[in-house]
Amino acid sequence: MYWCACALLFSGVWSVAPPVPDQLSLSGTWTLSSHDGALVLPAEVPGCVHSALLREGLIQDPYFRFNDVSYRWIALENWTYSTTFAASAQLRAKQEVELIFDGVDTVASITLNGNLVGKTDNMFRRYDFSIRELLKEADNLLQVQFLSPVVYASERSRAHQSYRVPPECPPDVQKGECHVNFIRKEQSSFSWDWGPSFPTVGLWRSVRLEAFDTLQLQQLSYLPLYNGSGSQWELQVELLVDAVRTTGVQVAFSMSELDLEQVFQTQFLSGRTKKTFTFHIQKNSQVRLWWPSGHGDQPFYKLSVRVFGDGLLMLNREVKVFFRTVELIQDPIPGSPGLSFYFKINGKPIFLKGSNWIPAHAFQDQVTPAVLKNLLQSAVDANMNALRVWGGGVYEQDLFYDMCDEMGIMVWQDFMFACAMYPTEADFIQTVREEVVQQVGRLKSHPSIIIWSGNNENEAALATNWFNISTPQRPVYVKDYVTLYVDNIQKIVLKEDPSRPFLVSSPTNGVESEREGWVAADPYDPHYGDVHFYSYLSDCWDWTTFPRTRFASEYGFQSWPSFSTLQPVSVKEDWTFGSNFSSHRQHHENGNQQMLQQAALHFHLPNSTDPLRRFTDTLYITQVMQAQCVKAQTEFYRSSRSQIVEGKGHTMGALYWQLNDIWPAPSWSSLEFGGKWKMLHYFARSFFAPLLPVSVEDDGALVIYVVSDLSADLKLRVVVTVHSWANLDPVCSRTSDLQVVPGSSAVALYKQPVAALLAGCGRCTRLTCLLTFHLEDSAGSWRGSDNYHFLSSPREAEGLQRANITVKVQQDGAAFSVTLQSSSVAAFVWLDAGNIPGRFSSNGFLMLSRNKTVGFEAWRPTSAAELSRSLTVTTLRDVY
Ligand code: BMA
Repeated sequence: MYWCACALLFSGVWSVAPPVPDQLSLSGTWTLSSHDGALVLPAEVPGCVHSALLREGLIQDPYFRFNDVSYRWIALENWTYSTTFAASAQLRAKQEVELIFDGVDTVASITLNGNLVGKTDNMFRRYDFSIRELLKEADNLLQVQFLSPVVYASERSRAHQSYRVPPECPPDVQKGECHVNFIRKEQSSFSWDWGPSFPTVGLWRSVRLEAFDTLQLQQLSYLPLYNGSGSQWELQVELLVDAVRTTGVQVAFSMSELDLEQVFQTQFLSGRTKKTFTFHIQKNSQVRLWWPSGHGDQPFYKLSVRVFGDGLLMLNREVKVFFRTVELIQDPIPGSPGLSFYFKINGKPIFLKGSNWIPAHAFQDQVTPAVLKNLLQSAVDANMNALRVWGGGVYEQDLFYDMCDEMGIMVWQDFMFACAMYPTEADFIQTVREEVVQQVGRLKSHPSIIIWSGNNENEAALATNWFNISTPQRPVYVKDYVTLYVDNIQKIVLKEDPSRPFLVSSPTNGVESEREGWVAADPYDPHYGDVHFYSYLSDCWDWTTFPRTRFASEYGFQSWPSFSTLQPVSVKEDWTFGSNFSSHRQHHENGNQQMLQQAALHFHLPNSTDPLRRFTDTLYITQVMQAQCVKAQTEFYRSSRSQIVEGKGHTMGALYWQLNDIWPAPSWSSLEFGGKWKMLHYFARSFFAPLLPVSVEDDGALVIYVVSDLSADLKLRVVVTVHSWANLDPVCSRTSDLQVVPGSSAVALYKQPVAALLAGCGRCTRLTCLLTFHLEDSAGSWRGSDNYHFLSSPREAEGLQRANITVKVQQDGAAFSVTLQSSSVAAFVWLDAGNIPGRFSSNGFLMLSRNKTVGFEAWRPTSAAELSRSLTVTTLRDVY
């Protein structure tokens, strides 16, 4: 391969042919039939059997009441998708015709006109088959015969005689299917502790024919690489091409904004080849970098790639190219045993703020662009800059990563293995290898992805023996673990993508786990790597119960979604916390009990005599509890960013579990199924604010930290205001000295024993008063988010009245404003627009003034009158 400055390429002497190969989309309506032909119905592709049955009215909404169990039969059945199509003479005249499936879910035999063209066993792979010889002019019959994924998984597990590969089945409370680890399919589709068992079957991505005479482009990807010593950007562009015969070509690259114009003379050998082209970017100083949200913009450059051969323009593509670097720093920290664990983007250490992403629907065909946009926008609007695509779901669709690129969301990308041991038979490893090659190739050009991670919790499962593996048996499992994630997945990833860090698991001790043979004695060690931490019954307001980890990649508490989300999937008899429905939806053992126990530590539990009221109040109190718990834990992590306490700290990430929901049910999410913000999500916007004061009590002293993700140093003071629960007029306030808050740090700005603070302020006690605090600059302007501190549990608050709150709704153009007037102090004021989807500008707040105006953005047309009718206001004092 050499490059030439072939000016003639651009001079127009080449005749221009269609730049894309002939394509025939086979997506659309197919015919679906059950194995004995008793059910025959139309089915959309992309889609799945459940969605097809629903659309035809053959089943009810699968999310309704107990339908997950009633419709278990669907996944036990063998289904066939078929379609017929005509293949034009022009298409058949091409040298090569490929039948391409972007996603087959999961185990199937594919026949064309009665001839077997191939078999599939992995929903995460693209499959393509050469089928030219099998085509006829008309009535080509394409059939995809699926085996039940549940039966297949169980047969594979039975065939694995030598030793068990646990877990055999999910816990009973999940009402799920067994042996999901034996099938390369969304692991949570056989049920999870927040999700139903809907093992889907179908063609979940597009299907098409591509016909070509010489070349076909399979994949175009690029990696920007920064050569630190030479201070130079390099761009590696990779073309994966199918060639009918060995073909000499010229490949022309152009990125005019960076003065890049280069032409390479090369040849593609017959068959599939990958060619990498490397460019040195000359204008280093002017390369505009991609930054995570809150740290800068997300600029890109347009790169055009054209391939000429045989006197024709054979390929013509344009892609967006983003430049950024990422490093995962695991270095010794003075005064602390262990190693740091943080990300540097473009050389700048960045605190990751965000949560964990799970599949947005059990049926992927129902995850529309609008659904994705709404969820991701909600993440960014809550000041998140990172999401972890968790390893029990799916590698998300391209649009997901495009949106993350554009919004500046950093993605921690797991490979799809979760909470289990996995088999290592040759065919299993082989299909995983292909999956990894393809997914890394598909996704590696996205700047949003900052790390690959091999699996979810499988190192921890082995280390802390979740599955009761006996000591003599353990080496077999460790060996399998290393075979899959290290010898195969890691090796492939490092080869295909030298631009990003790879972690074998999450949680892990990172390089320390590697030193210990890839399975550390304690993968939860706070001195190393990332930590997952859950403790439902210890008091979540007590920060001493949290591990001061380097990086918190999972932690959380459950809550129930609101009534408007549950109502469409339930009936009246379900609307009590003790109903069969309420237990049925709870997939986490004792989850409903745990929520109430945690809530009762600080709040009175609802006791209305009206059953419906009591139910909705209970939903509310679980959301209050969850919001406060995750707030406390997240603020603790953010305030630990610059400290080492007893050898622990320098926390540089807080990703709570979990962002979104797969169905309407109780879970750890902050967004309900449908996108409605729970109280936690409103809280997240504050506790992830770039500039935030955070309080803790340490040995009777109130300490206020200022957490800053801003680059610039600021001079700030803290203003603490003491309020009485009994009166809207503040009691007194105290102000700290002005102090420098360095950018990207957390520093304590205020410290005072609570007793001394209260002694100098009216007749306040811990029970009668509470504190709010905010930041001011030297000019006296408010800076950053404000915050509050309870001096006792609100359940003991003395003087808290049942507030009389009146509400006025007004329309201002497309937006609405809601003005509240209150007679007294109110806590956790919750506005609910009922069945009108949308979100408020603020919610779940403390009402410490007589008036407050809040905006409402409706997601469908409505009126002030309708919103007024639908709107309810609940406060803490209303539920008991
Ligand atoms: C972690 C996650 C998920 C799970 C969550 C809540 O273990 O990785 O598997 O849903 O906790 O239990």
